[in-house]
Amino acid sequence: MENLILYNYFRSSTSFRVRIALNLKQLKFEYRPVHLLNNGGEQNQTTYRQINPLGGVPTLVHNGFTLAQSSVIIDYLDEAFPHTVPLYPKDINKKFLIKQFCQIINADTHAYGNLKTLKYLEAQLKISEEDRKTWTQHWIQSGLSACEKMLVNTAGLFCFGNEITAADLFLIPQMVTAERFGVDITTFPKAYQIYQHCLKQPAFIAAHPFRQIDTPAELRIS
Ligand SMILES: N[C@@H](CCC(=O)N[C@@H](CS)C(=O)NCC(=O)O)C(=O)O
Repeated sequence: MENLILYNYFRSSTSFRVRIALNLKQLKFEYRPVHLLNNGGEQNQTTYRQINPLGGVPTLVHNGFTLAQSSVIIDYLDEAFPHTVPLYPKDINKKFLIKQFCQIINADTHAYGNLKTLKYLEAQLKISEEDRKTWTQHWIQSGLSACEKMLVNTAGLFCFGNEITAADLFLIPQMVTAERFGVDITTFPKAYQIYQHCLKQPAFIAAHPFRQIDTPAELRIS
């Protein structure tokens, strides 16, 4: 019997990625909320830092084995549960193009708008709220523009053809974040079309930030 625990936060896009993966693979997991804002952020508490040294979410615990970094967790799930739906095609070139796509979002888009990055800009560098918003929008636009260029050549119903791959697990949460930061996501037509399609898929519906046990009542959707 598998035991999977996911430390995560409803609104976190990195958590959203892993929830989609778990749902796609039909793996049941225990949802342990880590509130990123309350009490200075539960991710910064000593007890949480013992399982995740950098203090972000998500963290996965599988049968006592603890792992952080959403992209690593997703690859781990893919290898640890080989009889479930795969997240990469067998073709090596396609597989690594998908990893390139995921990395654009993970390292060159998400990281710039992360909570701790924005907090640092505010507290240490005294950057105004308006300028922080401009900063975040800039990096989201830059990342999504690069994704859109790739999608022109690779997209079908999903990012890479007509099967869900890891790329969709990274794109959709980033699109939700883009909307939250006031980026007009319709300016990325391929990405937008895939986004609309994915939001109708059961694994994405169940993983959506507004349907989690820690989603505040005012944000909840059915
Ligand atoms: N590269 C990490 C990033 C993890 C991360 O920082 N997640 C955000 C939420 S999306 C977080 O926990 N932020 C808390 C903070 O910045 O203090 C991953 O992909 O898991």
